[in-house]
Amino acid sequence: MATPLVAVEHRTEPQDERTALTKEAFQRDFFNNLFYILGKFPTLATKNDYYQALAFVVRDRMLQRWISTAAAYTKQGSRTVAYFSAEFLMGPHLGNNLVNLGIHDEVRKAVTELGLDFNELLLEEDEPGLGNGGLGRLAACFIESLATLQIPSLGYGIRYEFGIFHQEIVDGWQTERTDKWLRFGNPWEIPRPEWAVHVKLGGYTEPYRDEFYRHRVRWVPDRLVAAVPYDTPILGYHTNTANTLRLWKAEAPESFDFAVFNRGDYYGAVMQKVSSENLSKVLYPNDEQLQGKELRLSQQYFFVSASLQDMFRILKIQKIPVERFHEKFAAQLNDTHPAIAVAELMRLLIDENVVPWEQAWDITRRTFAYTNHTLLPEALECWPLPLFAKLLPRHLEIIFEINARFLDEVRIRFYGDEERIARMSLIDERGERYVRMAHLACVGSHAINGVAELHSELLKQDVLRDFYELWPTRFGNKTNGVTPRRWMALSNPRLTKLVSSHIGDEWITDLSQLRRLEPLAEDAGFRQQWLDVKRACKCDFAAVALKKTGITIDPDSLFDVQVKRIHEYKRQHLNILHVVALYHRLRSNPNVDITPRTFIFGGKAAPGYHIAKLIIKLITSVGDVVNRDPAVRDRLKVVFLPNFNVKNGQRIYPAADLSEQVSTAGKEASGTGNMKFSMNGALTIGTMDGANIEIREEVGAENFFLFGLTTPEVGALKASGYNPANYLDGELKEVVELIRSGFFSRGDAELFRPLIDGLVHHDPYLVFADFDSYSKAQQQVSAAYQDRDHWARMSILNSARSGKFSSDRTIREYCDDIWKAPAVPIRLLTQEDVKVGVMQ
Ligand code: F58
Repeated sequence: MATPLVAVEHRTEPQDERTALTKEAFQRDFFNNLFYILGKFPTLATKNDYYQALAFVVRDRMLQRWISTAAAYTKQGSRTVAYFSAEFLMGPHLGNNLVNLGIHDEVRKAVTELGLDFNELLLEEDEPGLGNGGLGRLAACFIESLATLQIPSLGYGIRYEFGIFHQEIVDGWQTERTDKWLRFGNPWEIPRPEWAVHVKLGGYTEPYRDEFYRHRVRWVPDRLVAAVPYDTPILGYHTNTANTLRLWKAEAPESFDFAVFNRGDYYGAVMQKVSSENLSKVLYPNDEQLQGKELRLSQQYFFVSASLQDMFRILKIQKIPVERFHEKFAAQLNDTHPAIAVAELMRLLIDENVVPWEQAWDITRRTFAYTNHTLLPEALECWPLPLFAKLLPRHLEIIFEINARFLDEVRIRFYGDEERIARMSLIDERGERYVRMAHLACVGSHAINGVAELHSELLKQDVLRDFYELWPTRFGNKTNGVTPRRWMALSNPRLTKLVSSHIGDEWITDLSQLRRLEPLAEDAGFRQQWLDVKRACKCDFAAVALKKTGITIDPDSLFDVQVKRIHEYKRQHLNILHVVALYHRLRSNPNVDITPRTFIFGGKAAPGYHIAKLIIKLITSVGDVVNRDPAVRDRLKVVFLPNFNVKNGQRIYPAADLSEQVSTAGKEASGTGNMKFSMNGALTIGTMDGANIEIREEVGAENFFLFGLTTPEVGALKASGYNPANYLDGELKEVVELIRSGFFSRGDAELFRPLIDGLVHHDPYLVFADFDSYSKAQQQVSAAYQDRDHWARMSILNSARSGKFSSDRTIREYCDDIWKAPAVPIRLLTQEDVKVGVMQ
């Protein structure tokens, strides 16, 4: 018998031929899969075939865990977290599953021995980009941590056929291509058509008396859509737990609508099928114009209704009465996108399970908790009432009733305060009428949280102040975190090895242990190893940058990185103005001593967000000039890396020296990229915003480059009548004039006018007001980077003190304070167990 390659504790499970963890077994199964699943042999096999053959090797090894987990939860009727999110930005599965199974290195060896390039196979995976940015990625980190912490949980969302668009840069401009991630099939998912449910839409409601003469309401929809679940196993790190991500695909209820077909309207019938399938067709990019989009509200309702119906199905299997829904499930609303769940659960309880209103309301409130992710008022979801009434007539009635009862409570608490009633109402009646989804989420939840200390405070003082005054104890903070499995162990194997060789590997599941690196910051040998790792990661990234952009960058220059969605509040334009300032200094005095820097940008702009797209064009245009100007002598480089996504992120964070977190104070709810950078040893230049504040608190003010106005200062400046033109002097003026003159646009003085005029005349995010302070902080960065030894110390301390920002910590807090969901360890079942029916 072949011996297992490594003996890891969590692998004491019984093994059969499809789960054996030996190199020989991996190789044998790899070819079996190529023949029997993909129907190929090596001469004809593509790289993608090989990737899939490998993916199925790994999937086989996950299924035993998945089945054992499902069996244990079913048998024990475990309390379950249901994470409702319109986005799950998972990133590639293969590498992560290998790491979490503990077979990454062995499989790499097995594949390499077969003469294949392991890294190339990993890159073959089309990542499921089912999210826009931070919010979707947070959901992905959370479900991974839930599995690692062995908490029973289900992620519920939408299986978009087209995820976030693929960004290309053509002539310096962003262009969008559709993301066909399912083109070659998806080995990680299993469809479960047997658990499909119907979702109703449109139509009207009518009252009736049932057979017991009870007053009931019937919803007669004008459309039915079938929701088919596609399940993906989510493995915990070195545990037996494999939870489920359940994403819904929309289909026509039957392949043809026979009623229409019989009338001879064959095309009509087919069109109806097409229109049903539209519901899960495409992820909306975070555009400002989402508000009126009927399809978007339909998507939200579609996945929420399917998920809640699924939860009722689970209750039934486990023989738990519907009155105990909230004991079985803790449901988290990831922003307001799933907030319609409040009305839908009420409908399912009242209309379909005949639970009395008061009891149904009690169950609903005890079930839901709501996380807010934004302070931007324009991003708070509101749906026009007529649209809502047309699509969800029954829900609107329920919302009116919830509102009437809620406002009665407010009236009694705040006697005579009619303005407050208008402000708090679930319906905005100041002009055209809207349903306020954030209010629905607050009223229907027992817990409400922000995603960083400052954000949670601002929610209480500002955005949700009235609700805080009514229910102060419902409010809390849960500072975001990211999973160290993907963002360190998988993406930075060199650093992982170095760290583990000094402090062991428990830090991977207990990130606070990174603190044990602190004394090593004083060890010259360790500092050198640390710098060597960073340099190797920078070389790797330089190769990627060359391949993707044709630009050669120097791994010994300071890698200054800003990667995130492009948005004015995130202020990529502040960064590029500083680049222009440096360039201007160099041109004005060619012998000036500057620290060589490579500015790396990445991020997508919403397709309809013109100013964001113009910011990209400005970055690429400045790059075009700076990168080829001989006077610069390669001391400055500007790279815009196209199509920033999870896969690219995994290569960028390990290579960064400096992390740009420069949002206007009070605008970025938390940020999570800031955490990924710091863990990987980058220093931050940042404002007092979101989680930056907590990062600075942890790593120490001396290891962080702070600049800019604070939130109260921003407020005061705006209140006093901010005039950006007052800041337009000195270097900033010269920078603005240079751009305005057409220097970066081949003499076209019009191209950047909307951006520059917007800054000079309005500057809503205070770019000009913060420019000077930013520029000074950047000078400190340059000086600090010259002292390599000191920089290494600061870099080590950033990583050593990043323990707080593990999503394991965040999830523990949610579990303790909100979900009250204990861990359920899983014993692995053998196939024999399954046969003899241990599962019953
Ligand atoms: C982000 N929100 C916050 N929204 O901006 C960021 O500060 C925070 O760290 C992160 O959530 C996680 O809490 C965010 O990513 C979206 O992408 C929405 C998607 C749907 C349309 C509206 C924007």
